[in-house]
Amino acid sequence: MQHLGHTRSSLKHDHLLQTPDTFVRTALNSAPGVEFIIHAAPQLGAEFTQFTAEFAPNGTLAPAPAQRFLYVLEGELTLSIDSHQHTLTEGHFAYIPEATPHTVTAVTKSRAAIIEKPYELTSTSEAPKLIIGNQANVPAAIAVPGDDALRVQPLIPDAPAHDFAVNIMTYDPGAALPMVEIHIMEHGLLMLQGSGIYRLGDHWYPVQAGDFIYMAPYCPQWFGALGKQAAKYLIYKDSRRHPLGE
Ligand code: UGY
Ligand code: MN
Repeated sequence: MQHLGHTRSSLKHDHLLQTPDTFVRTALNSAPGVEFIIHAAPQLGAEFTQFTAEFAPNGTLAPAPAQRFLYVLEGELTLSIDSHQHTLTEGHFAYIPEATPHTVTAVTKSRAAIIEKPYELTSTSEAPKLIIGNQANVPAAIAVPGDDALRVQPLIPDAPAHDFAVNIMTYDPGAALPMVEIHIMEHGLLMLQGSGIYRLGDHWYPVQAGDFIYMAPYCPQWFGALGKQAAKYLIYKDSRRHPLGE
């Protein structure tokens, strides 16, 4: 509920913090039974799109115009691909290479985080393959040597075929990024659990589960987890491509 025009949401030249009180849903003609919150898109300056798709039972996603990554937040979806049907429930994810015919249909009322990006082919990259997984089965690596309070689960392998990464980062209460990062890569970030303080540019924001953040290239960034529960976020990052193209 908004109070007298106040919100934690903030749009600055190098970042967007979008909190659920400011989400506006939109339908797309090609996706009956699905509503979208479009968090990041070229209109914002991003080179990818990220949205939350909210499915009514039997709601169906439009075909992807690009590579598609999907992470189930809630409910049950059926991914049909190559005459196989995959049941995806909370924590399951799929990476679908560009130009791969498939359908995604909701069995029950569901929500999913969806990231789409045009594929950047290089002469040294092999074609990426379909990936289907469950975040519960992805081993967590220690993100910073000597600090097991900050862990990272790579949902897409770091391999030349891929031009983006999606990771889940988990911070025990009190854990923090060891440095302020400033890098060319963009981020789309969805807070899955917990809370903390995000530094974006020269601003420090309280953030919590449900919030979305877009970080433009070179946006100074830092996070520290607060509260009694571990903080967890799903984070997109472009990777492995020369800034000038090949
Ligand atoms: O991979 C990353 O760049 C990550 N450490 N950034 C972040 O969490 N803001
Ligand atoms: Mn980063």
